[in-house]
Amino acid sequence: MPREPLPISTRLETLSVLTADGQLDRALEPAVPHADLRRLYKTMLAARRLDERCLMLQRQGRMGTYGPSKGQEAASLGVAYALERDDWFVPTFRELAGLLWRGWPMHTWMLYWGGHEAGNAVPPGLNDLPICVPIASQCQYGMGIAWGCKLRGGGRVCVAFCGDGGTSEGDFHEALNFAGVYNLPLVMVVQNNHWAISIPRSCQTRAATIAQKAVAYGIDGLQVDGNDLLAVIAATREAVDKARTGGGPTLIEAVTYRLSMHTTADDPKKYRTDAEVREWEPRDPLPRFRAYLQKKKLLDAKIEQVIEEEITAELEAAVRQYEQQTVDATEFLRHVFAEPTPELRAQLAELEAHLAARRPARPPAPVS
Ligand SMILES: Cc1ncc(C[n+]2csc(CCOP(=O)(O)OP(=O)(O)O)c2C)c(N)n1
Ligand SMILES: [Mg+2]
Repeated sequence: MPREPLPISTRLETLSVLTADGQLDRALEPAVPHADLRRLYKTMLAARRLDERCLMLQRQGRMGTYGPSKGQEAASLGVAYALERDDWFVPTFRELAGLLWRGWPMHTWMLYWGGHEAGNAVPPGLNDLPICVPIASQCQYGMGIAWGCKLRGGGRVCVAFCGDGGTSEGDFHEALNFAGVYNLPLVMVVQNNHWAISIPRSCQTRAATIAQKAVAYGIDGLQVDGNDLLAVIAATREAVDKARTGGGPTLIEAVTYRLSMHTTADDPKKYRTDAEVREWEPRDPLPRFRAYLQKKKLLDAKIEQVIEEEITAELEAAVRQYEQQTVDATEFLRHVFAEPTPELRAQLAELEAHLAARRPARPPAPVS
């Protein structure tokens, strides 16, 4: 028998709309109202400023270990913008800009990284899941939610995020396989930031792209310039519209770069070169989108100053609110199960006894 090419019909494409210096491919430009473009810029800038502030707070000992989102703002923001409010948004821990767009207050993000349980509380009215650190576990949550959306009807779609490192986890494959088999309204967005802590993307998979993994699940795969907000919006709209109308799941690979460290517990100089970072800096999504808006005459120095001032004021208020949060060192044990297990109850009692022993029995005498 002659050898024949396999009948694979999966569509695989790569998409970018803006060049690094903000030049536009007009034919691909998604329709976005001018007021939204300005709001998107403000949100992207707010995410950058909040990220910078969290890093400072951590360095000053005022916040726990922090995982920066710097350089990845466009990937989650474009996705969030392309969703309806009632759609589901299932993040990992680098979707700061998307969460701000969805309506998460700045101080909730701070509370999360400050180790407060209140940072896990999804703001009322949002179909979002809390920030998720166990790698790729959120793929399964997203798939389950997408299944629920399908069973309930009503046209809701679920977007779940994952990192390039997360694609090596079984959860990622199980979620996409199930979503493909049951034709679920799931959009899986992989933020390929080229690193999983110190493991480069080239060691994560032998596949040339992450998008092509879609072939194995019989679903569409789309690679998009994840530092190009317009491309992310266009790609997500396409995938979300398809999911909403019964067309099934899509795997989107958003190609981006982690410009900062993995977390504040990490020193990337030990495993990647400065030259690599410098190579990516011109593709930073923030100045790219800013250049696009300037060319469209939607941003000038005065507007930018107003935006910066508004963000600074919001940040100051958020830091105050964050630092006013009462500290309860036992709360992490109270939120594991609705009904704590005997082991948890014993651990809680031990911790409470330990804290009580460290507390001064009575207030210290005033110094005369
Ligand atoms: C199940 C699990 N294994 C290991 C870790 C430790 N860990 C935290 S982040 C990370 C790398 C994740 O890389 P990637 O998925 O590319 O996401 P990125 O950090 O680049 O956003 C690892 C291994 C974890 N949080 N969860
Ligand atoms: Mg990564």
